[in-house]
Amino acid sequence: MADTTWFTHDRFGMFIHWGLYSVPAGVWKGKKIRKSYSEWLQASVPVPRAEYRELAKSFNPSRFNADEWIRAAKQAGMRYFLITAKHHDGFCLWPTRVSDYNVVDATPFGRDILGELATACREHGIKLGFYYSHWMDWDGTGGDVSYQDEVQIDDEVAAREYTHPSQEAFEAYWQGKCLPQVRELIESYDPAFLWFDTWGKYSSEYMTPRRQEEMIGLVHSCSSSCLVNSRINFESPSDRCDYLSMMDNCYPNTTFEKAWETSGTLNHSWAYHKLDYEWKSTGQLIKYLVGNASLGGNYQLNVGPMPDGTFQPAALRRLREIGCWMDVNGESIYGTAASPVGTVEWGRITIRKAGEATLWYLHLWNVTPGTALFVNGLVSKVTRAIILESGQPVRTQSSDCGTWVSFPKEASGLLLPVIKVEVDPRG
Ligand code: JFZ
Repeated sequence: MADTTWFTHDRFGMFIHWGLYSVPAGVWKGKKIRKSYSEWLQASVPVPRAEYRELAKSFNPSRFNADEWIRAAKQAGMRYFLITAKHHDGFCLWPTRVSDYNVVDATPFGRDILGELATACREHGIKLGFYYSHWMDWDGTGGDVSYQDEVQIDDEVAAREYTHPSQEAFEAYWQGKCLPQVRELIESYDPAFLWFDTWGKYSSEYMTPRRQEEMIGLVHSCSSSCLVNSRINFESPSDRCDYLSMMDNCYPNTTFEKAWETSGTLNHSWAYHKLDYEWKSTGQLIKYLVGNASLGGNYQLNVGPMPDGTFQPAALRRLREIGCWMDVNGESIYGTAASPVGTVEWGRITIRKAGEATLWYLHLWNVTPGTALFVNGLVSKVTRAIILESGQPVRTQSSDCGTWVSFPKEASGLLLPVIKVEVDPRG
């Protein structure tokens, strides 16, 4: 297993879903596709393979600027960056030697997107990760297609294309495309982590213990530091996975032995969807980040860039607002540990050791200004308590089983305020 210290410390990262599906963006021949995830277009319509491949000719994100993306992530307080090197459709965002179905060989854009992002990440001190769809590959290479049980396929060509591969065909894909591409990604771009994705009733048929071991073995033979997530087989992951990935948008209410994360969306779709208008509020997004941190977990917030290579204004606005909150409250997130007393009804708690002292960060979600909250279990002597955003000192009073902390009424205008409490271990 590789060292997850940086991952746990950094807590917050950006996830990007971007590819050919970003061009039609959830609408095919004038109709909204069945699935709310626009990256599922090919299997959701379904679109015959040859027709889907044509999309490569219109992938030309002339406004793509890797530096701008990484800056946006950094300004939002994110410390790592994860992008779909290859999603289920099988199309690759780098000039892979294994297949010409990639951004350099098949599109008018012709630039190595992963290469440019890797350079920008290095310059800005942001860790880089790749999503690689290792189980599903809809390009007819032998990867699984998974979806045909759920849909009525009327198109004759598509009906032939969307069937589960034989074990033989899958093995040919595994040896001929999947493993060589993962090796190529590590050797070319030296990612800090990989994010694999399998789930559901067919996952264990293909993502057997033998194949999981083969993949993890390969990753760790190319890089001793590259982390692997548990969705290599969500249903029964190898013990050698480095960190756990929750299901999409699932925020657990327990802690785990291993490092863990939730990946979540800004609206519904992962990739850009032109008819997806249901944006989560900034406050809600910050709560997901804080909630996970209070249980020792990470948060990977997804953006689906548009086909021109830019982020939607609604996404940018939320990233900037989260960044403003992180600018003043970030110390309650980075490098903190889980709440020693679990979750509380008035909010969430993170803690940090600071020499002899312990810092408790109280995240006030449901406290009326002008009242006080009770921190059950905080029994050591409090030496200092302030509101992080304003620096305003607040009064505390200890009792047998905990501490009362007042929340002054002047603080009513703050968004998700944090009170930092310094605790003397000798007290
Ligand atoms: C998977 C992908 O299919 C999706 O496109 C996206 O990349 C997301 C991050 O991961 O999504 C899932 C995973 C699991 C289920 C459904 C979609 N599931 O268990 O129903």
